[in-house]
Amino acid sequence: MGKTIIISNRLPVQLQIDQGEITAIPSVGGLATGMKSVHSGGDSLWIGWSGLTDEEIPDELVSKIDKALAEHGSSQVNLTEDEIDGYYYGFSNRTVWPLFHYFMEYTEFEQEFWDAYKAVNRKFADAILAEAEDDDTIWVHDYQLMLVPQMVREEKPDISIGFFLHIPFPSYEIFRTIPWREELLEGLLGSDLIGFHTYDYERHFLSSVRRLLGLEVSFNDISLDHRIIKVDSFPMGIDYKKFSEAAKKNEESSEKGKSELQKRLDTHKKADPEAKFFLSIDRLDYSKGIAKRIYAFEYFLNKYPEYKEKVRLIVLAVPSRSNVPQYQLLKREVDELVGRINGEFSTVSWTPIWYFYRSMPFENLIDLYTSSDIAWLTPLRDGMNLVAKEYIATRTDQTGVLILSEMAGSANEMNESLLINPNNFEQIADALHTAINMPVEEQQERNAPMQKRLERYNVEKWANDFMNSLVDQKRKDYSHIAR
Ligand code: ADQ
Repeated sequence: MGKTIIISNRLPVQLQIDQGEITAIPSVGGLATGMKSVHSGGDSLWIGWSGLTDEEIPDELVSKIDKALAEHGSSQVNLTEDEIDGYYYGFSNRTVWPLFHYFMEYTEFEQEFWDAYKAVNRKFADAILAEAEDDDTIWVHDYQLMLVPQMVREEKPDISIGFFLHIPFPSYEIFRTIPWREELLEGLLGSDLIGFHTYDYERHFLSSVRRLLGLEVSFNDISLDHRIIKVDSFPMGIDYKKFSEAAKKNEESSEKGKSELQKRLDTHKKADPEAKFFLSIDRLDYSKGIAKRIYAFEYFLNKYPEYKEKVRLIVLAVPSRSNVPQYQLLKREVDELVGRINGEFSTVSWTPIWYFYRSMPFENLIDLYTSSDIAWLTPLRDGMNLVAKEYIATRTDQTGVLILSEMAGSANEMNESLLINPNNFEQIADALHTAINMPVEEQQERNAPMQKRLERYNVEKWANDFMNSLVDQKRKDYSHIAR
């Protein structure tokens, strides 16, 4: 067997340029961690964009960057500012992202974006083709690169290609509205294996393939030319051990290293052991339902006024895609909403919403998970949602309550949490009330099976299951299918 080539929009490293010297720092994100077993530094290569446009990289640094990346088994696809604008901020994040998350009103169908998407997908495919041998295995990640499998297949008909979509695949009725819908499906069908987080996304995809391309689909196999393409679900997990061990370690550590937010939280808890903290953590993205969650919090305070001065909502929002107008509008909406509600409800000793617009170091994130009584995650649509899984993994004494939107892919595996419809404020207010009053034994009864599941179906297993399925698919004998 040859080498493995992984392709994603962003490389799993951050480049830092300091006085003409380059450092490549490995990312700690879920995907990078999960792929460790696949991308072990040995016979594998990761191809992607470095995060810096051509305009930001001085000519004399190009070879230094290539060298720094090579040390991490990575190779970059160079992209100009215009390409990033059209392909990433344009088609990926103003067409595909809103549409696949059912935000039709935010979806823009622009020929220019589509042209840039095709051209950049071609660049990624060329970068793969420059490195690939016939016996290599290629794993393409996510919605920015849906045309790549077919582009590679055309040049290398027998190579093994897998594709995994990290976001939802929408129902046929939504997907059919895209002007370039057939091209997108055909792009994906260059793969041997197409993976989704859930069975529902898989079904939606198969339905689009059947109805738009008229292809024969039997169970989860699609026949195309002389090939069979397998479609399957692989719910992504987390690095369970990393989160649970970090939580144990943090319990023993001292004040040093704690964030200001954490110190403030600890002080409040000491002063009032009955006080309850609700935690919400997401990228600042309209799909995550942040604004609606804040409205629901207001609804809750009005429905259950006895909790005023007793509960606090921590909203931790990570800056994201701030070049896209919808994200700027959302930022303004959340800023104003938090201001209005805090203005209306605050007392001298109580601020109901603690809002932070920033990313947080891993250790501080763990502190927050372990000291929040309730994690409250209400995406309107979410491919999976790993925060829900991370929260449960850090609850070493199995206490804590997870309130989770049924629109998150992870809801399928977290049945013991309090599942809510993010649009139903009445139900949410009651779930918060239930969560506040839930006996410790019940919290533990609910969390124990979820922890077991998360420990077993961790991110390494996810990556291995996908790779094994891809290898199996390639091994199958399709000689009975006429060429
Ligand atoms: P995301 O939309 O980014 O991922 P999610 O799965 O929740 O959503 O992952 C977010 C990650 O960022 C988590 O690992 C979390 O710990 C981290 N994070 C969040 N807030 C942070 C903060 N303030 N500081 C530091 N880190 C923070 C996309 C899809 C998801 C899918 C994943 C993986 O949209 O549905 O689960 O890919 O496939």
